[in-house]
Amino acid sequence: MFSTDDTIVAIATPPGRGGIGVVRISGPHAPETAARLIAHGAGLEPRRATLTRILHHTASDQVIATFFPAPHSYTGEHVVEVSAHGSPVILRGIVEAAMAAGARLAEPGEFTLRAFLNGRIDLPQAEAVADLVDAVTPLQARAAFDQLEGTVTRAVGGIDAALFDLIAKLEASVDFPDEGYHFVQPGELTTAIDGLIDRTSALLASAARGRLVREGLQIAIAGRPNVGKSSLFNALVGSARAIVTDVPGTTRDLVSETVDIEGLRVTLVDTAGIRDSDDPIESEGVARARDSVRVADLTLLVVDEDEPADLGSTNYLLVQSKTDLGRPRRGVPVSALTGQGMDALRRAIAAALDVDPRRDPPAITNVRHIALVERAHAALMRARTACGAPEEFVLADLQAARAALEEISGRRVTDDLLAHIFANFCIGK
Ligand SMILES: Nc1nc2c(ncn2[C@@H]2O[C@H](COP(=O)(O)OP(=O)(O)O)[C@@H](O)[C@H]2O)c(=O)[nH]1
Ligand SMILES: [Mg+2]
Repeated sequence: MFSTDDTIVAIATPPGRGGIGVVRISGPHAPETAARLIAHGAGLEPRRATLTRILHHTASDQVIATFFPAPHSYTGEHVVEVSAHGSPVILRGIVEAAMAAGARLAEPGEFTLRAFLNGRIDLPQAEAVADLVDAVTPLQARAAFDQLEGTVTRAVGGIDAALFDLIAKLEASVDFPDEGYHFVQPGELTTAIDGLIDRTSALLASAARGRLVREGLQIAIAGRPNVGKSSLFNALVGSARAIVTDVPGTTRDLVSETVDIEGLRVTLVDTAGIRDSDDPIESEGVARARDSVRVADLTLLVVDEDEPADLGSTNYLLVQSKTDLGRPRRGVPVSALTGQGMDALRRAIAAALDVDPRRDPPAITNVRHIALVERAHAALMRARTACGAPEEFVLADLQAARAALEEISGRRVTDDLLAHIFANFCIGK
């Protein structure tokens, strides 16, 4: 389904204007393609930035061209990168010139797909490229960068190698039945499987936190009218995004904003004050408030002087507002007016979610990886139960565990899955 025979081209920098913009050409004919659009094209020295000019009528610019010969390039193929002034007109012109010279416009993620197909990186590393580019907080970027360095594959690969060893011994026992459990003693088998289960458990233990780091989460701000929800929202966002008044029932629709709280990518949702109302618009606002509390990963339940609103949920952090007015101190005390208590609130949020940003980033964060480790873990548990039964049963479960782990690295992967993963990339990546 995927071909690496042709030469592809795309703008690698984001849309819009900037100091520089980069066009990337990759494939067997990248040097010849470059030769037809830039002076020096045929004589580009490997890995040396060369100041040259575009020759083609579709673009006029002075550019820096760099030739990365295969296999030591991003894609593992011949790559020529052309850095021009960051004008969409010029960059499009260079792409058109490359296409006139025989290159094809790259599909989203195709450069990284080729890096994977050519064995430069494995699938989790390719996925980490997308995560790194999409990162909103430094913690997200760090987790993605670790994975780009190969941490997922090392963690999973170690388990896979031990599993391979065990399967080989068991298969030998099955092939030479007269010798019984000669290659693996029954006690040794259960110990080995227990060891593997410990390792998948350890990976899964940090997975929930990993998923929150990668995907970000939603926090709703809820409570009775006028307790200071919108003020708190604005203080966390750092701008007067939501309307604040002393008229109860001001906020009706949901107002949301994405912020970095202790390294977490948080979508904060300010909601209407919860109370019974005859006003159909306000009632709709209250219904929406309840909806967002239901789907949120955590709710900040704001209280002023009265009893907390009944959320119908226990997954909340109680926040005492307006402490500058000498309010009683319940939950986490803050004043949106003076900013007092705001840092402590951010830390309390991270603690309530069990995501301490000072800890190392979790090893696995991607739901695809998490689901496959879960599948391997379940198969190992079945294998553990099957110990004592004929080896064939244990073997089948161990092989199922191994298949799941190999799907993570991409060693066993279908074209459909690859297409799905790379479809989420931008063009030029
Ligand atoms: N003194 C003081 N007033 C506050 C504070 N937070 C909110 N208020 C006031 O409380 C009223 C209601 O605030 P608002 O944020 O609109 O509450 P909401 O209805 O819960 O969204 C406004 O008059 C705010 O100025 C605070 O920390 N200190
Ligand atoms: Mg409000």
